[in-house]
Parts: sequence; structure tokens; C-alpha cells
Amino acid sequence: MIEQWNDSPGGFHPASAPDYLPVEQLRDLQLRRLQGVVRRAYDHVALFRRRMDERGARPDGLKSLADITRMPFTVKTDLRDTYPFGLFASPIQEVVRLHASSGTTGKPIVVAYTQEDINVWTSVMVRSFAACGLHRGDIIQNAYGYGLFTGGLGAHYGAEGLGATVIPISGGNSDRQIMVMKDFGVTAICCTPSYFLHLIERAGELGVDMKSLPLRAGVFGAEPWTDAMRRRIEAESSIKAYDIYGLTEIIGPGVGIECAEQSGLHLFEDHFYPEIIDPDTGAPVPDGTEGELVFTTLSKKAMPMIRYRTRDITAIIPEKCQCGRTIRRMRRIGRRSDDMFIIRGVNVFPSQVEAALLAVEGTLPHYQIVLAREKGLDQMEVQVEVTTEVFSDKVRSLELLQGQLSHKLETTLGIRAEVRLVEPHTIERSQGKAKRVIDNRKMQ
Ligand code: DLL
Repeated sequence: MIEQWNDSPGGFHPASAPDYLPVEQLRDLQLRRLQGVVRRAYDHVALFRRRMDERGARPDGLKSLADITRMPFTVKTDLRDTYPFGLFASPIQEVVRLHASSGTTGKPIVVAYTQEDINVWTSVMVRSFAACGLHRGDIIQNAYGYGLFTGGLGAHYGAEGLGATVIPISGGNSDRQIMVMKDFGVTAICCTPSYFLHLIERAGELGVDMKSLPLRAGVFGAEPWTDAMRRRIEAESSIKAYDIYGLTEIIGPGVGIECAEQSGLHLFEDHFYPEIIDPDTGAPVPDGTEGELVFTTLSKKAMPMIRYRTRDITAIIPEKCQCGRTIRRMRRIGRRSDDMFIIRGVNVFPSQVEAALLAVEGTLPHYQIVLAREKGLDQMEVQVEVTTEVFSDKVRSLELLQGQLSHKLETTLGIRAEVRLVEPHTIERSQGKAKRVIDNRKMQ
């Protein structure tokens, strides 16, 4: 049986069955699991018990999914304040794995998994890969970092669980990545989209034509990337680029993934209950409306999360997906509520800059935003690499491109930005999450 589903692109993986549950059944399952996880959090985690008591929100008061709004939110600082093990709901004897995510400041946050949690994580990653059309016989190069970061091991277990062949190469050493990709006949790669762009570029320099390789799918996530970026990736490598989403606090990668339709990310809502709230008031917003994404883990044992505020901004897509999955979709995450910066009173998100830059021909998908303060005034410089042809062309064409980009940025953002065209390779390449904004204002 198992052999048949998993050897062909159209095959159905049994692990994907919950993707297609009738909605009523899914809601029943979610409610039962929600009641269980809230009870577990209340009984085993002091912080959750105190917060629920303060609000008079008892676990046995949860009669419907809508009652979830009575529960308190959890935020990132709660994980820092209880560092390292304060939110664990299982004794350490039952914890088989720890991961951690480094924040921008201070101590990392630590998360725990029981064996059951690892099994759930593996299953959502199997479902993720299956949704991208991967199956047994695929050779998956896993270039997410192995270690405390969840990307490496999360994708690794998922690829093995799928029955595929996994190459645990981890991030970095681009020349070796390209050699392996070519020599081992890799059919799918997992890494951040920015790192894959770097690999495309490096392959070109090494004389390897990615388009002629068997590589056909990329499972890209861990950082925001636009549709414009996807088009560049797909055009330059002849692969299909899928968006995968997840976060350490909830499980790691595998919270949501695109299917073949590539129109929004299906959320594995039988395990992660999504809500969208108004980030200012905390009130739920209707499907289709943009707001902050909040998750409650429905089956986590070692470290349940109740109404965790991700700071990621998106909307639930109300329409059914063409693929037939019943689990809901969210729009791609273009921004976080905390990656916005303010320039002369105007709110700017890096993703807006990316979309504007890539809309203009002659740019390369490598850019950085540098913020500075001169004489008390905020300045924004957008550095973008341009093709060698443009760069070696007459000064005139550089000026023309610069003018086009300035105009595009101004109409998109509503403010003027300095545009600096730089030669290929000027901007630092990342092996993991790209750093798009350098804010020098605080240092001045
Ligand atoms: O980045 C887990 C992951 C690994 C996801 C591999 C996908 C692939 P953290 O380091 O905790 O976990 O970072 C989580 O990264 O809240 C988002 O802001 C951002 N993020 C993750 N995936 C996407 C995505 C991993 N597909 C934070 N699009 C999240 C946009 C993403 N942002």
C-alpha cells in the first residue's frame, strides 16, 4: 500500500489525510484538542494558571472554539521572563529535544519537545513536503542550518518521514552545495530564499546551469519574500518555489505551506489553531482582514502555547483552495509588526522596498536598506545590485535606471529614498535569514 502512494508526483500520502477532513469534523477535533491543551497548560504551567485565574478564564469554561478569545495572550517576553524552562508542561524526563532561537537582544528563547511532539512535527513536515508534490524517490538537499535553529532538524525528519532521500548538508559552503546538487541529482532543496538566490548566482559563476539540473522544487522560508522574488527565483532556476512558514515558539517549520496552487499557505490547523487579531486592540478580525497572526498549539505536550502573538501580519483567506484541502489558508507573510521602520513619519516595510526594486528591469535580487540620521533628519538609502551589463554600460543607462528606481520607490512608499546602484557581489550574502535593514540612526 504505502509503496504505491509515495512513488509518483500525483500520489497521496496517508499523513496528508487531515488536510482534507470535512470542516465539521475538523472543528470538532480542534475543540476537543483545545480543551485538552488549555487544561494541560493550566495544570502544569504556573504562568498560564496565574493569567487564566486573573481573567477568571477556567479551562472547563471552553465550550466552543469562539471561547478561545477569553484566554489570555502569550508574548515573546513571556518566554524570556521564564527562561530557560519556565513554560515547560512536561517533566524533563519526558523532554527528548530542546531548540532555541536567538532573539535580537539578550538570552535566547528555549523550546521543548516530547517524543509525541517530535512525531507531530515530523507529520506536519511530511504533509508540507507532500503538498509541494515531493515523494519517495526525491532527493532532498536540506540546506537549512542544523543545530538549535529548528529549520535543519525539522526539515530533516520530515524528509525522512516522507520516505525521500535526505542530504543533511546544512547551511553554508556554497561551492560544495552546488557540487552535491549536481553530482547527487538533487530534485528538491530546502533553505532560505535569500540563500537560494546566492546559490543560483554562485552556480552561474562555476559554470553550472541550474536549469539543466533535475532540481524541480524549492521549499523556502524562515524569512519574508515577495512574489516578485519568487518570479526571479523560478525564472532563473526553472524550479517551482514553495513558501513554508513556521516559528520556534509554535514548533518550527511546518506550521503552514503552499500547495501546487501557490496561492496562500495552508495552515495545519488540526495542530495549530490560528486567529487574526487587531494588533492594537487584541480583538479578533474577520476572515479576509489583515491583522496579527496568533496561534494556540492544539497538541503540544512539552510546551503548549496559548494564543501566542507571532507579530506576523497576514489574513485568513476565506475562499476554498482549488487543491481540495479543507484546512484554511493564510496570505503570505509580507511583514512583521516589528520590522516596520519609520522614516520622516512614514511607515515603511522592507517587503515594499523589495517589491518596488524587483519591479524594475536591470536590478538583481540583492539589496539592503541603510538608515541614518543627518542633522536630525532621517535618511534612507537603498542599495541594490545591478547586472554587470548595466554596470559596464554607459553612465547614461545607470542614471536612467537610478531615476526609474527612485521614482518607483517614491510612488510605492510615499517618501524619497536615495538609490545607490552597486556592482554584483557588493552586498553581503547570508547563509540563513537575510539582514535587509541596517539602522545606524541609534548610533548617531
Ligand atoms: O524561521 C522556522 C522556519 C525554519 C520556518 C525553516 C520556515 C523554514 P524562527 O527562527 O523562530 O523560526 O523565526 C520565525 O520567521 O515569526 C516569521 O517572522 C519569519 N518567517 C518564518 N517563515 C516565514 C515565511 C523559523 N515563510 C519567524 N515567510 C516568523 C515570512 C517567515 N516570514
